[in-house]
Amino acid sequence: MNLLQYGWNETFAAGLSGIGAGPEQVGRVIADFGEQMRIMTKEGEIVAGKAAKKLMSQPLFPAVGDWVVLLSEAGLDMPYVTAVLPRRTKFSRAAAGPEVREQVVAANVDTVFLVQSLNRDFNLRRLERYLIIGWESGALPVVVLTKADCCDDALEYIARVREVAPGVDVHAVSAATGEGMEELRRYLQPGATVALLGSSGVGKSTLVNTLCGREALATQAIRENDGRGRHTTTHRELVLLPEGGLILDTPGMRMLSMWEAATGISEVFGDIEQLIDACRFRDCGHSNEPGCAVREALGNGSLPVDRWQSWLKLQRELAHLEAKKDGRLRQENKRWGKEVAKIAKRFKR
Ligand SMILES: Nc1nc2c(ncn2[C@@H]2O[C@H](COP(=O)(O)OP(=O)(O)O)[C@@H](O)[C@H]2O)c(=O)[nH]1
Ligand SMILES: [Mg+2]
Ligand SMILES: [Zn+2]
Repeated sequence: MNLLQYGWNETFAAGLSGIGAGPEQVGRVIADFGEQMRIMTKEGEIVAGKAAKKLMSQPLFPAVGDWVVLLSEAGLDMPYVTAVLPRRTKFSRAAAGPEVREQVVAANVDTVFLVQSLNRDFNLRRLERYLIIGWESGALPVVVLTKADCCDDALEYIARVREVAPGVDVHAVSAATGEGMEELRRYLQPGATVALLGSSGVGKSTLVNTLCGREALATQAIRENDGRGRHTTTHRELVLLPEGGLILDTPGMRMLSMWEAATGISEVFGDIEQLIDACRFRDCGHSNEPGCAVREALGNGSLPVDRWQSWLKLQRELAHLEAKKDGRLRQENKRWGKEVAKIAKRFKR
């Protein structure tokens, strides 16, 4: 397999020589099954393990889309991932479980389609979150409104999206009629990776299949009467399109929550940040302080109330997340403190 088709480029090659590994050892993760992953290499597709503790000093957390270095050796039951090359972009969430740590669910994505359907799923508040996550990842966000055939005022929806996402491309498409599909292909140049972010049922898998011209992914109606075994053997999360371009539809993207958001929030809520800067008092609480620019904008309607409430809710969530991260830091410090005490005791004797 020519890895240039899979997005290999000079930046990744530099990362590879940076760790002293050869091009014969490199591959891109195309699906994640927990303990094992499918990886596309020059020799074709292989199954590899995530590095076992015994091979590594640090645990590794490769994600779909990552470029990884593989180690295959006599005595190992399969090749193992021994390094993850520096990521160009990444989608993160807080890992499940008691430990507060970042989990990357997709990496090296160039463009992210923020997908909502034009029937029941359309929700601007959710779209604001998708935009934050999109900008934060480093990929370029593009809004894709699906099932245009189920809606006769798509233009009105597009206009509403433009209000919360100025400067972001918006497309209304239908897999049923083919409307708008060609416009999406321009994000899928050879070697470019597009990821899909959107709720279950909005038509992501159908979109991939339509762009592919074949059943690359199981769609919901089909999955019900699909044998589980067959599904796992054909499973791909990163799919190469016939005309080039890669499209990534990983279940992890549906469960994204915010992990870090400072950059993303500034992109999406720059208007509110500007208003806050314009308040007379630095520590304005935006309730009844004199010279509050937020109150004024709410009063004259230039800032919609639900947009302000959306921002407030995000701030509360982020404060909660930061507090959790702080707790983790304190715990790590405590553990470290104990280590230091142990060493100090040894020296006292
Ligand atoms: N009418 C219409 N239905 C669609 C379209 N795209 C997808 N669907 C239907 O929406 C359902 C969910 O699609 P699926 O691709 O599995 O959604 P996913 O969960 O986001 O991957 C399926 O029954 C599809 O047939 C579309 O453009 N128009
Ligand atoms: Mg799907
Ligand atoms: Zn104020």
